[in-house]
Amino acid sequence: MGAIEKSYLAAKEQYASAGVDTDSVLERLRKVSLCIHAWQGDDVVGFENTDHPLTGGCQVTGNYPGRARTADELRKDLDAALRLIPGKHRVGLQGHQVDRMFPGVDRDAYTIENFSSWLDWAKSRRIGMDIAPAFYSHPKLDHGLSLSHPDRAVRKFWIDHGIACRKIGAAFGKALGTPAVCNFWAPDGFKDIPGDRFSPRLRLMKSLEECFAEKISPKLERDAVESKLFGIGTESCTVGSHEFYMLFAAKHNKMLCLDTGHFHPTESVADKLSAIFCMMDELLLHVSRGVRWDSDHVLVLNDELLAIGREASVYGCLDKIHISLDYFDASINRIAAWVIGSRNMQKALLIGMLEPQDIREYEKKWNFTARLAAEESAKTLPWGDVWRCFCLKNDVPQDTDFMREINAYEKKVLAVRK
Ligand code: RNT
Ligand code: ZN
Repeated sequence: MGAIEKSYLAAKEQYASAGVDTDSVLERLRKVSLCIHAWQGDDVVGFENTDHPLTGGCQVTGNYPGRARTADELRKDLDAALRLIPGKHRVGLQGHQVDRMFPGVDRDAYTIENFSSWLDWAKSRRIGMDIAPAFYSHPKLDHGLSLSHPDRAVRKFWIDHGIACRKIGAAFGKALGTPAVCNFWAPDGFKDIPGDRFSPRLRLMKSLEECFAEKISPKLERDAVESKLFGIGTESCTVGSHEFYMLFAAKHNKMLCLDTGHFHPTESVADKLSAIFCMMDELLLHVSRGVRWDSDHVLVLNDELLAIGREASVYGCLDKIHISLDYFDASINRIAAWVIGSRNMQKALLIGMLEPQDIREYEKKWNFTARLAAEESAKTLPWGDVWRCFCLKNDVPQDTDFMREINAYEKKVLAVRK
């Protein structure tokens, strides 16, 4: 028996005395399928071969060599990352990460044909695919407005893009046997203090109602709507605010998408989960790390991520949550960004799943002293030994080893992308 198994058995015993069955936790974690966000691999540029700059208030910083310039290169990079992330995951696309363009066909008329190689790739790997409309990085994002623009023709273009992405998502869902999450995030907002916040919000509401008018089976596609607090160039007002989308999602039975970078720095997204679980059956999480602002840093195992992992797993509601990563860092190797961020998300979930029962038992008895002592004591439990066993059982390198494979891939593939 190797050192990792030996340590696992000792950890298993220690957890058992705290009432935790580590074998069942390993199985629970294996079943959590994260959505790996393809847009970390191309710096959210897309593959329409236009010179559309990244707009919509998102910013990618860094110029680490090897960005994927085509869908084929991106799939190769995703394969390299998926080989190093334990478990079986899905991949999320943006609506401009097409395989191919057709003459005279713009985003308002995309079909699954624009993503056919993505479908073949996903089929061959037996993974699910999600897709989000790209309401940004296009001339029709005018004065910072898309679905809420006062010009009906501009709104109609974006409404048609949203409808097209839902249909593409349904095609993914049908072919892959797992419903595609189609997340609507519109960058609409104002840099400076607007005179009218109300009309754009009414227009956004009506545009979204048009996007969602066609009923699509939830077996094929699930709609989500993502709120935001501000973006670069929309510092003074975001049309699709948290209040707007919470009410829209509740009224129209859509999934709310909480992006952990889209709230005030002192707000806890972790705390929102159980409130939403009370009244909604599904939720999309975009897990990111803001540093001073919505800066989309790679996930690290910090208190915020630990809290999200705990709140997501401790009430038995994990099946209600779609967990997608959502960050883009071009200052480091992009495969490493996926692998490090995904593994940290999994570690946060694992630590939540391994939490001893006594914490909540003490709370039921109003013994907050013992609860605090138990919460702090749990931090010393050997979760790392369980994690290392999880990597071993799922045939991926240990944390200390995966960079070797990434460095080899960088040398062989990324470094020659000139
Ligand atoms: C933007 C939102 C949105 C984007 C993707 C690229 O702040 O987080 O989810 O990250 O559409
Ligand atoms: Zn997001």
